[in-house]
Amino acid sequence: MNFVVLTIFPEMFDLFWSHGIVRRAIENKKIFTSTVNIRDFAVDRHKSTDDRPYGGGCGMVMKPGPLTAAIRSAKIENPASQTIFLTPQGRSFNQNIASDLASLNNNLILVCGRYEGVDERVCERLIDFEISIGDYVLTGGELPAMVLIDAVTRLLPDTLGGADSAEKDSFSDTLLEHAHYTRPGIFEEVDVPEVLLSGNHKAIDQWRLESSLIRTFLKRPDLLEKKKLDSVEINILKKWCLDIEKIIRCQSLHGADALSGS
Ligand code: 21W
Repeated sequence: MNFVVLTIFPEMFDLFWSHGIVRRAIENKKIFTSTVNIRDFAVDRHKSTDDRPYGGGCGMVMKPGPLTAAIRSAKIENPASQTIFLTPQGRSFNQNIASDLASLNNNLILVCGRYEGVDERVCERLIDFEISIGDYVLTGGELPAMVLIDAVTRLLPDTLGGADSAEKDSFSDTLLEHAHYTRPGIFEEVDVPEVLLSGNHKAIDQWRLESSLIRTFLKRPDLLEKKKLDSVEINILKKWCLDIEKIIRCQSLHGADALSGS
């Protein structure tokens, strides 16, 4: 997989390329990365990449000339590439898109906008996909490009090192992960759940499934509504409901409110 990033702030990527899974993927030639400074394609003596909007209004617009030249040059150097524009107006990025891009396994040209937007004549002709990373306002496409590269890279074969291979299923029908613990066994007076120390793998799997289901129910009920649960999973949730009912009943029999008669 080859990521070519077009930006006016290429230095923003220096730290990103040099840490963690992304760094190792580059070292192991699982991904190839480069940045292109759009400013290098500016022709005027101030090397300007933005200008005032036709029709007036505040903010600046990215000039079509330098950006078009940068994209064309990247396309010539990387034939058979897809060009993705990171923009608040794009399709909202998610795990399914990440996994589609990972299986493309070819050249991705990522165009990062700045200012209030990009001249429309660039988007119309040179862009294959528009992607947003969610409904909040940033100051440019650089962080979104890093988000996309990060999510795609960890899905490529042999990029996660010791960890087993990335889950290939979509995020929308998985449960949240179970709780994790590591040494020490007691931390600030809190014990690790006993079952995890038991060595009983069947019991541990059962506990982890329970943990996943309950955490998903508490933190992301929207995921649980979409997911098809099997009968084992339904029974765990039912049992948990009964346990909670029991606690509530006890509370109303013996709790402070019951005693004070209110
Ligand atoms: C933000 C450019 C807003 C243009 C007030 C109301 C790329 C991004 C970006 C940016 C506007 C992504 C306006 C999630 C993002 C990005 C910079 C439009 C007009 N002003 N994903 N409307 N969020 N953002 N402003 O911001 O380039 S992907």
